[in-house]
Amino acid sequence: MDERLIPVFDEVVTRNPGETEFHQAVREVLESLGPVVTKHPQYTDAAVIRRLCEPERQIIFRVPWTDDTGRVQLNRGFRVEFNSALGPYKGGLRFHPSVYLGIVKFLGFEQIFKNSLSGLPIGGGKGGSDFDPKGRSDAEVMRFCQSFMTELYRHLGEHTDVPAGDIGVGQRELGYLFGQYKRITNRYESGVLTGKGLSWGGSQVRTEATGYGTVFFVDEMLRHTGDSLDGKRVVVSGSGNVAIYAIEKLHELGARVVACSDSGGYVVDEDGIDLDLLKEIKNAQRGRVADYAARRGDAHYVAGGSIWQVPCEIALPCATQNELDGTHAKVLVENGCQIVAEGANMPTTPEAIRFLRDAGVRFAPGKAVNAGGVATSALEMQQNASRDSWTFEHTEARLAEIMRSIHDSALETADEYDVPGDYVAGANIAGFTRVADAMLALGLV
Ligand code: NDP
Ligand code: 2IT
Repeated sequence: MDERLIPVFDEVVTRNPGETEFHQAVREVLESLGPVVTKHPQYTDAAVIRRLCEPERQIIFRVPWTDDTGRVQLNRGFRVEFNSALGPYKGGLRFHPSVYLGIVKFLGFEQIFKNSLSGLPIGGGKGGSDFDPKGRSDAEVMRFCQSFMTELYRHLGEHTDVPAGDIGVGQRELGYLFGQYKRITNRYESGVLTGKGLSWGGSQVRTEATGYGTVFFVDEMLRHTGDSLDGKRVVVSGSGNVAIYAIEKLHELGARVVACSDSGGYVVDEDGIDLDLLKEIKNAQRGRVADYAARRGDAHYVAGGSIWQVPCEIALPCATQNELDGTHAKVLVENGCQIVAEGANMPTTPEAIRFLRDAGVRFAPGKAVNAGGVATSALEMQQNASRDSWTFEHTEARLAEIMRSIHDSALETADEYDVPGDYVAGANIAGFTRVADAMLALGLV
């Protein structure tokens, strides 16, 4: 890290004790910004980087609800409104037992640069709760979402703060959240949430967008070196929203996905994952990949263990943070992996990233690769604002164009700063510059 940025990083660690994921996300960005502060001293003079590391507002609240037996349950809710220089705070809500302030802040911080990189008018934010939807009935999830929104609604608005989904938050949860927002405010304010269902203000392609966008990005990486996805052997971790639609687009473009996973283990299917079966098990039945293996003859399931043991040419981590560490990276390299692209947020540890890059693996960071989700959220906001709805084909074409532009802007920025092919530096610098310039223009706020 550039020596001028070390005090900034130290300040972040001191002011946010124990929030290790947040420290990790900040360090990764600051490590790219040395050449930028040399070229543009105005950012340091106006303390832009220090200000970027401090959320504009952080909300923490109690979420009481009753379970199906009538017992009172208690969770904690969060919304970190990180930066609104480019537009209303925008970013998902995560419901997972591991959620605490440090996770929400790492995600919110990443979101600022991702949203900036998308070129669309959206600021950065993130929220969630330590609520675990697994094993809860629809009625319990509804009561939880209603209680969560009863507190959060006062901070939201289509021009203020616009949440969406993330881990544990899909269309079911967004429906209950939107229903409660509408009831409390007596406004059908479609643009206050994205990822909505098609009959109540949602956009075509939003469900598929993060996974599809991830694959469009990888396709651009390959195209850049005269290669294509056709015939490539791919491993995708996770089996949620991002993983499923990444697999769908990979198969459409001629690649073969031979493994996917959940927190219990992974499944290997040499014939290629049967997506209809996976969707039926995960979406319709809220089941596990172990159920997939049980119903598909030649597939085999490995409980626990690491999916990165499965040989592949392209690895797409699409589950959660720090799921691919240095040991996994070594195995991937030994098995001849050539590309690692992050469908999830910060799934690769810093040690793994270093190892992969030193070994010549092309690595692309989540804030560029998975930006298709939030970009399509911005397209949903655009449709809501004009009371319009676009076709699937049109929306998908817009997504593909945005992913191409993110890819090119990362590579062009890497060239400009003399680190050709460095997607990490390119994405961080391009994302940073747009938001930093807006912050300078808006004065000391
Ligand atoms: P889902 O809840 O739909 O799926 C998450 C998947 O990851 C599940 O298979 C889950 O397994 C697995 N997983 C979650 N936590 C863990 C864990 N601690 N250890 C092992 N496996 C885990 O979430 P999404 O697909 O929406 O999100 C996946 C990633 O993509 C996250 O990093 C998210 O932040 C990121 N992302 C999502 C976007 C979106 O639009 N949804 C946009 C951009 C990024 P299990 O069911 O067993 O928990
Ligand atoms: O991490 C992410 O970009 C998301 N979970 C999607 C955010 C959004 O507002 O669509």
